[in-house]
Amino acid sequence: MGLNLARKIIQKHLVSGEMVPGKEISITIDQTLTQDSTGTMAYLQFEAMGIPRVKTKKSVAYIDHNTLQAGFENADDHKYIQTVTSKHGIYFSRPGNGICHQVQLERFGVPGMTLLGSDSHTPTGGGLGMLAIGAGGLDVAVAMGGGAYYLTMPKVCKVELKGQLKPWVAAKDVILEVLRIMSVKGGVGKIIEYAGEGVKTLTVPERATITNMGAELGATTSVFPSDEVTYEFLKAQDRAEDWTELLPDADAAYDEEIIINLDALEPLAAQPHSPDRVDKIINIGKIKVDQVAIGSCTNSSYLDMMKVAEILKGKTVKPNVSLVIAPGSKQVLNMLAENGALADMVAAGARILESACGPCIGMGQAPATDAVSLRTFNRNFEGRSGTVSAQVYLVSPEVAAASAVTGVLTDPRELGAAPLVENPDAFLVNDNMVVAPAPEGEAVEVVRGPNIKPFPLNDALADKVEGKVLIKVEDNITTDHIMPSNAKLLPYRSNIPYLAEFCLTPCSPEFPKRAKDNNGGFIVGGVNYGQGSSREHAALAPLYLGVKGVLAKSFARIHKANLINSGILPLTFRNPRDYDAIGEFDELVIDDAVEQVQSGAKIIVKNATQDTTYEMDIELSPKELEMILAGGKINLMKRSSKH
Ligand code: MIC
Ligand code: SF4
Repeated sequence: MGLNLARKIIQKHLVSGEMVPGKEISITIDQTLTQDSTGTMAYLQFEAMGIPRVKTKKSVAYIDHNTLQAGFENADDHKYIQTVTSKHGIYFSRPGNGICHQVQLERFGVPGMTLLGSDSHTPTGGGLGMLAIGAGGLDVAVAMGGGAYYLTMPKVCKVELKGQLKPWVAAKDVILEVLRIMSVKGGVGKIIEYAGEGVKTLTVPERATITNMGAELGATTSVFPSDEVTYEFLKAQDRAEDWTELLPDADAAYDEEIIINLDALEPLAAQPHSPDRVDKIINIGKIKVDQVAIGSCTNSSYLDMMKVAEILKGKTVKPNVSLVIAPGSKQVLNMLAENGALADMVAAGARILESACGPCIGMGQAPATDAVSLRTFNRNFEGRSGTVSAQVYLVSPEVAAASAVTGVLTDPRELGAAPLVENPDAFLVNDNMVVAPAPEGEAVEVVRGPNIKPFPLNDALADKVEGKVLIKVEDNITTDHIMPSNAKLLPYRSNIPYLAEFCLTPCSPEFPKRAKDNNGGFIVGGVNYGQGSSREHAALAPLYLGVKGVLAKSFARIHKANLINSGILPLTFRNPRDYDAIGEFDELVIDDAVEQVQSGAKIIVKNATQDTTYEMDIELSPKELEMILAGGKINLMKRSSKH
């Protein structure tokens, strides 16, 4: 049996381990990316490692999340990132240049390379045939220093695409269909590899929409082949030399397989409050819409924006709708400005935002109370928009624009002929907003504003771990619940003591106080605990508050890695009934914790309040075990550098 594409790329980069699903492997990382909201922490950690210059082929730092400068904090962070990256050999993409994933796709991604990014949507690069993985900032810092990236070898799931999309049906509908089939936890432990004759009918930005939102499946990453379509895209980006053909072997084996008939797809939407609550637009019906937001790393390419402009041309956005549009990059915005499409958008009444994440991460444009908001984004978790009562639907740009002009959720097929838009032969290439690092050896002063506070470090694992259950939460708790992000909180990503005051407050406003009053303790969670973002703040804030372990039914991949990096025990219930029995404020004790964790067998957790015991599992690779024993990755690194 031949190799699939994912395995081919892994094999080329393999440092240790065997490609057996479930086993630990490590791979070399060619490129890294950071964005500002996770980047400050990643660079503080990189500095703590004491490595003078990055060792990757290319590392880029983007400013795209915290661009609303309501106080000095964000601008200070931008300065810190600009100076620290210049000093250590990292390219700096200035605010205004665009969303990290969109710009990386346009300007830096290379088929067949590995990319590690401190953002969960890094798999966008899979649209170009990269093995692009999202991780916590600390893992990215290690990769910048030349360290291998450790991960559990995923299964590879083939999604066979048959046929071709019908007019008005979009790449967004393809990934929404995959989400409908697999759910937000269906991709955990898997790489999703797209194959089949339908692949060649999709352009690179369309493929990137699909791999981007693979993050919502919980997948390790998603990948498309690199073929003539990829070549045409890179050529139009003036980067033909970066292309190589990458295909799976004709007889490639896969661990799983699903088939999607592109011809059979219809316009879809993910309903509030989860990306997998997918139904056809015609089934959901013509609900009245208050806001339409177009953009984000999922749907902000030139193609997407041109379709939107075509639909808006000569029309007026309905009075009940506020339409906001954020083109994904300076390249896209610049091209729209030059070809007149921007004028069509403005004339129709669109509110144009800068090329950044914006409303996707709650940086402005929070909807009105109970408002219905249609967004071309990738996440519609409750409260993420900045308005808890808002009803957010995830849709394609076509559905979004059509609904903006009709005022109700609209199946765009009602509008008649679909706009015919193609990628240009040549994109407008101008990298003047990417600053090259200072030459090696040149002195650069790193500027640190007063908002930058030291990050917390754990202690080595104690023999007896005890504390109260501080909170018990349900299934699918997201990192937006654990460490909310919005315009008011994002400026504090380099200030853990401040952020910790908001930890888990969407679930219980009492949590931070409870944790402090009780000297820390435990969190109890359901299935897929920690889904969503890569933000390690969702582990660092609990660490700061003294959380010693999380007992859950299962964990999302990146969050589990972040907990381990912070030395927090990720324990899973062997018996789901124990989850039902355990109560808030119960007193838990793990005796002989070091020995129990080391044994690799079940962990006995005593519930002193109920006078009972629970059998828990802790699934750790050898490397992760060392980290847990040392009290986190940084402690482990410090320890090994002393030896
Ligand atoms: C997100 O979409 O939630 C973010 C903001 O891009 C995060 C990163 C962060 O929390 O800063 C992500 O997806 O990793
Ligand atoms: Fe930015 Fe939203 Fe993409 Fe996250 S999902 S990187 S916030 S655009």
